Amino acid sequence: MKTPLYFNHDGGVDDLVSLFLLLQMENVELIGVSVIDADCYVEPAVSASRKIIDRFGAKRSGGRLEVARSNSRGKNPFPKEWRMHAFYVDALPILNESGHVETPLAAFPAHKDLISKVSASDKPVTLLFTGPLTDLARALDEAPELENNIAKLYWMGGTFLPDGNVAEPEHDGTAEWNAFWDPEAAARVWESGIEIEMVALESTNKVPLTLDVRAQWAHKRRFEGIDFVGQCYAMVPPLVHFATNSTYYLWDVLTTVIIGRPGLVRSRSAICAVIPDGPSQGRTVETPDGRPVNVVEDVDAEAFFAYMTDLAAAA
Ligand code: AGV
Ligand code: CA
Repeated sequence: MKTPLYFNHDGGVDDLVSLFLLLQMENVELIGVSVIDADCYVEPAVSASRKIIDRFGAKRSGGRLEVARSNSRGKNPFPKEWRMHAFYVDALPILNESGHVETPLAAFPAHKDLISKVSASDKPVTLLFTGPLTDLARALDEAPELENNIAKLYWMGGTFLPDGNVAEPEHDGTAEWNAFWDPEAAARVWESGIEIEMVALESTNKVPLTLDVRAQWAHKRRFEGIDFVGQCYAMVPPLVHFATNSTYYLWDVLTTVIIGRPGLVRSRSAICAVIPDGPSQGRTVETPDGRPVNVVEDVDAEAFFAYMTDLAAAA
């Protein structure tokens, strides 16, 4: 039995690799994809998504897949250097060999596409969000009954660690970026009754991009899918001597593959809330006034890298 899944991402290298991997997962039926203008420029990110589906989505069944573009705007913009990555992926020769794009652009903006695809599903839909939660918050505002047809939300975001990954003036550094980009949207989703699987920095900090994993992909580049992953991760800085603000982790890829392999991670329940404004905006905090979420806080890193590399090899 396949799980119907809707994927909203924000066009980073690991968002786009996540799309590629989702298309290889046998227990997933992807029913929709949308892209938000957060950690990317949305035009190349939509284009790269359509090309990835063209090139690597042949195994996917269940009707025609489209890509919707978001018109949502956030509160705290991502650094431009990070947003540029979508242009590089979109330009990769392996995605441009055919010279044309078949996967269509959806008729509606992302939040409306989400409403229409989730409402049309005869089974409750699993949501995967690897960027800010803005489109989901807007969808819930427009169609609160949507909640009844959502099985669960997997979200890359948040942390209870003292150090988040936001290093911006006017912020105290406690937030994770996807929560910080639109803290009010995260708080809105927290108000819903949707079951949340929060893939926090606690676990993603354990899966940095390293020279070792790059070398393993290089060694197996005869597999087209692994070559694609290697090319994508050539665009972003690995962890070498110590972590910096730009060090890359496999944040979204971890969030994606646990849908197929929950045994790779350990999680616990936490009662928590999202701080919507002020110097800690976007911070997730444990408080008795909050609501329960499942926090993914540990991962078998070696098994994770082996599994995602195997998935890529089978493309
Ligand atoms: O906070 C992690 C989220 C993930 O969804 N993104 C990147 C992943 O797609 C924002 C981000 C934090 N640090 C970054 C990020 C960095 N050093 N480079 C690019 N994006
Ligand atoms: Ca992302």
